Amino acid sequence: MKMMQAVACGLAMALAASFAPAAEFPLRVALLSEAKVSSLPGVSGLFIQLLKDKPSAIAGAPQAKSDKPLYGFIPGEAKELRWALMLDETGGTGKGYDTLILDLNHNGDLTDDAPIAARPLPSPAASQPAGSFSQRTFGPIEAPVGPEGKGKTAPVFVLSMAPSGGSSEGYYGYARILPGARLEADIALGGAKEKIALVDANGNLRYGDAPKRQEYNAPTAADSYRYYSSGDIVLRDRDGSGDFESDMCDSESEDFAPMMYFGGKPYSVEVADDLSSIRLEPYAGPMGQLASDNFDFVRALSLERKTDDGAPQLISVQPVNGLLKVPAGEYGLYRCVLKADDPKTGPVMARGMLRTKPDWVKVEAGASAAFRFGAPLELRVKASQRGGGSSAAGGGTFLKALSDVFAPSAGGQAGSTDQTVDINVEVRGAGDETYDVYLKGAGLKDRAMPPKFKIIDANKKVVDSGQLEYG
Ligand SMILES: [Ca+2]
Ligand SMILES: [Ca+2]
Ligand SMILES: [Ca+2]
Repeated sequence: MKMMQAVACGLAMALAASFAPAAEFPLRVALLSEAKVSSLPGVSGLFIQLLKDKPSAIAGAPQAKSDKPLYGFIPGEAKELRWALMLDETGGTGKGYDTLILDLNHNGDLTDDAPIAARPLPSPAASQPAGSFSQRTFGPIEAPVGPEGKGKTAPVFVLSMAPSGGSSEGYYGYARILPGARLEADIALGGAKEKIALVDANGNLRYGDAPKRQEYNAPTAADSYRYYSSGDIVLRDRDGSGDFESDMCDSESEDFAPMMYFGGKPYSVEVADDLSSIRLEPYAGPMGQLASDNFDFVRALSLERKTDDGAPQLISVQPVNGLLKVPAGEYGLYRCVLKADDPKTGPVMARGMLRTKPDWVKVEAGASAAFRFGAPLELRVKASQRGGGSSAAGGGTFLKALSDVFAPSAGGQAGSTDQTVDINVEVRGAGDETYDVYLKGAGLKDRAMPPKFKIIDANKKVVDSGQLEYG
């Protein structure tokens, strides 16, 4: 009987897979200006430290015009391209680093690469004080991508921050590799249509790096934290406007992950080595679901998911009609963007982030598990007196919390006029996430006003009032 069930289950999965085959979508290169790239959320680029001595890993370099050419080298990890470069001063020593030689064919030799001139400066350069640094931009440069740098090219910018002249006291600045394009695709899956774009946010010429989990472990869990960084991003036209709007909540951007959601369903993602296409395959493993009243308000939601080897991975999920379908496994909250339409004030949007390690929620195959995040929100007020004591209050209303802090029984010194009181308010969600950005109004362009406060003494007299510097 057990065996027959297993056979039947396997057959059902095979059928499901055959009804929803993998789909491949062409990627097109859309050029971006350096200013546009720098404004995208999460775009760090690749930083290469500049050195005065040529690293031995650089096989050869051309004769420089400057007495002080600068070099940069990054060995590159598996499947990543190594980088080698040289900066030269064509006007002679101390005249400014205006020429880049980039190892575009990735052979570790700079003698076979054409020199690239810096873009003209917007205005004539003023004379620079000794020891100062100036920035130059090179590109967009067509750089080879894919394994061993063969095949297709993609544009990159190189930004240099190098000494303008004189002594630099052992520090020679850096070069920064930034993508010069995004790769766009029109995805149509399971009735859902969406324009997306891949961005090589970490500047390594690969499109499709998942961010890495970084941990800090303190003696107490409350002081420990984790975050994800140094990956690529995906822009998503979630509202179907045809463009990727940038707002302070980053509501149309997500971290790249090997699993992406379309139409509320997970797909495994593969970007072709030559960047010609993106392949999406429906997840075929056992599914369960997460349940929360707040799923109706989700604009963007990123969760940590434990992979088969137990290492957490960041994925951006998509609830539909208040339900979130997920592969069976363990999940924790990372980041959420919530949007509500208030008939009185118009739309409001807020971004929350869980900095501490999550309480893992286990989803069994075919089962549902409650997921805590979002409302009810709690205001946590912490007040500290310089030179005096400090106390914290949680729960209740904002004013109640404040009056608790300043009640004489709390051991404070309310009423004494020579004390400075620092007040901190944190907005915490049901999953212990902290909200840091609030937007409202048409187009969600306005930041919400900072909250007002009043300090009331034991005789209900207002001691002080004002507005918190907030957000
Ligand atoms: Ca070369
Ligand atoms: Ca990348
Ligand atoms: Ca949009």
